[in-house]
Amino acid sequence: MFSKILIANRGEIALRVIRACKELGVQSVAVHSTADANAMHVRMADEAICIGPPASAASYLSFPAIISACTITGAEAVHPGYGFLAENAEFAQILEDHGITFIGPSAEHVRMMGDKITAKKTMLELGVPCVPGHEGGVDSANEAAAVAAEIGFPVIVKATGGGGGRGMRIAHSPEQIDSAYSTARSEALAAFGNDEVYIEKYIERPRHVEVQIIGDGKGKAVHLGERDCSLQRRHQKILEEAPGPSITPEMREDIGSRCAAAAAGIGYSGAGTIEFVFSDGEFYFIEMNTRLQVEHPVTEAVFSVDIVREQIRVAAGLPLSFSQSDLAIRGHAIEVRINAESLPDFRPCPGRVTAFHAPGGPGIRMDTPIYMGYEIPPWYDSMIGKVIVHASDRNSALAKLSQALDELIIDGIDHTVPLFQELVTNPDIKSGSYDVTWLERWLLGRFQ
Ligand code: MV4
Repeated sequence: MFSKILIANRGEIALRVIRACKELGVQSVAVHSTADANAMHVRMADEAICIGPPASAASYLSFPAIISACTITGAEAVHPGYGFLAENAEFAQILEDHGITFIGPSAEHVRMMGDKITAKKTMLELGVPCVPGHEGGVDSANEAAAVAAEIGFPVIVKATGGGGGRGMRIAHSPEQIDSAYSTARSEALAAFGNDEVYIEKYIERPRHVEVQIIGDGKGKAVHLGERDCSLQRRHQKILEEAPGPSITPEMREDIGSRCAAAAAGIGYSGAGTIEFVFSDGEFYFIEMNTRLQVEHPVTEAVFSVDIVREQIRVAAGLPLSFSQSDLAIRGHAIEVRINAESLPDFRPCPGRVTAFHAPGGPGIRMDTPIYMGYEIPPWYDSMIGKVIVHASDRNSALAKLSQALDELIIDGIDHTVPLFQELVTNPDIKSGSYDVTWLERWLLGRFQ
């Protein structure tokens, strides 16, 4: 096991990793920008080091600042959390080259899944179901029209360097394909410096279902079922749950074992998420995230597994602490993301927290870096915490969530708690019948 890990992140996820380090008897190093001198991760870690000014590009995203911090503190490994450098193949490669362990998959696997065409080809070969389409890039408007006609409308044009909803265009008819193709291409070039695009069938009104896997890097991998993350606004998830309300044990076993076999097949190391659009009982692979995800706690709750601990163990060359047959789902878990934002437009609302009280009791977890008097800086993501509830079944979990939200006090700033208090009473949420378009349609009706 490592003796010291540097956490290249901030906020609740830095705290999550520090906690796992403490339980494993590993020293933790926090890094922070000047704007985060009073942040909770700085206090909670064994050591802290300032890595630059507020702007992320000069601090949390700076390779030299982070590598210097490793050298100065003697950290042997870096946990990237999510966001920032978590899926940066160059960063993983540079750490490898410096003899520092990146707590995550190999640079090769980060790069492979970052290229969406390669990711899809790889998954298809390994037996993971993909969206029907065309395996490979499309190089001209003529080819785009031919490929779209063969697939059948509607189709979606996606950037191979994209992901998370960026660089996509839908064409509903032959008249729309030229403009979808050229817009996707120029947007992709501007956003990712890579204008390669591919085309697949557009699955309308799907659910977003993702499978958690963990590989040991030596050809063994397990799956930890699925999460349904269909409640989204502009590709930002706001509520996630496990298990998925529409997934049967048979579906879980089939898709889960395919995902675990694929991860094992490439010798994947660490935690990963294989994302699907799900419609009419079928899973279609869209992308793989090679990192720990914000919503990992719902999986931890229902499987009684510490995913961060496993990430660290595997990165240190230790085996997974369980095998597939040890794993079983118990109950239902729901997470909501608390953002410092004002409704109805979700405008970021940084500022001072004048009062704070976290909910508690059995089956309630709140991961947050905020405290009374904390000043939320304007420089970073607006997520300020997550409430995760776990109960014997979905209805009880929703009831517990309602109770937890009633107990939660965050004064001084606007946040998304009132939205969730309304959502937990909504019939579609209660019945679990919502797709990825539901929230934006509901918001339109709710706020005109
Ligand atoms: C799709 C799709 C329908 N058909 N691909 C959006 C984010 C990126 N991960 C992929 N996305 C989608 N890909 C095909 N072939 C619909 C979406 C999509 C979506 C997916 C997951 C969660 C929310 C979404 C919202 C709109 C569109």
